[in-house]
Amino acid sequence: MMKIYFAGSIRGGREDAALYLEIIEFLKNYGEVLTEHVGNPTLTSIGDDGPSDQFIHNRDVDWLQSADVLVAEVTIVSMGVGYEIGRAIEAGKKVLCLFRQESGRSLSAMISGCPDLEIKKYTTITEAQRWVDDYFKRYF
Ligand code: 6K6
Repeated sequence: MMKIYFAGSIRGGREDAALYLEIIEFLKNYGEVLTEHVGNPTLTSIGDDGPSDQFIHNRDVDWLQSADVLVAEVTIVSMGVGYEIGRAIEAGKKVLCLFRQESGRSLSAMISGCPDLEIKKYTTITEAQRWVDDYFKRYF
C-alpha cells in the first residue's frame, strides 16, 4: 500500500486544521497516511505536552523517508512544512503542494520557484480533492 506523508502547519498556526483533516480523510482513499495527527483538531500550536522536539523531528524524518509521496498544504506559513518539503525533494520524493487561493497570501519563492514539485491552487475542498485525484492518477 502506498505511504503518504501529509504536511500541514502546527506551530505555524492551526487555523486550517479542519481543512487538513478533510484532506487527510480523502488521502486515505489512495494509501496509508503516516501523519494523521496533523489533522487532529485538539492539537494546538503550543504542543508542550507531547514528546520532545528531537523525538518529533527524528520520527517525522523517518516517516518522510519511508513515504512514497508528500502532500503539503502550504497556505499557512510553517517552518516545519517548508523543511519537510526540502527534505522530501532531496530524497527524490514526489511532492504535491496545495495552496488556498483566497487566503490572499503569496507563497515563498523557494516553493513556488521550485521545479521539482507541483503546486495546485484551490478554493473549495472539492477542488483540492480533484487535484489530489488528478495527481495520484498521473503518478501512481
Ligand atoms: C508540537 C506542537 C503541537 O503539537 C506538537 C507535537 N508535534 C508534532 N507532532 C508531529 N509532527 C509535527 C509536530 N510538530 C511539527 N511536526 C511536523 O512539522 C508535521 O509533520 C507538520 O507537517 C510540520 C509542522 O511544522 P510547524 O513548524 O508548523 O510546527
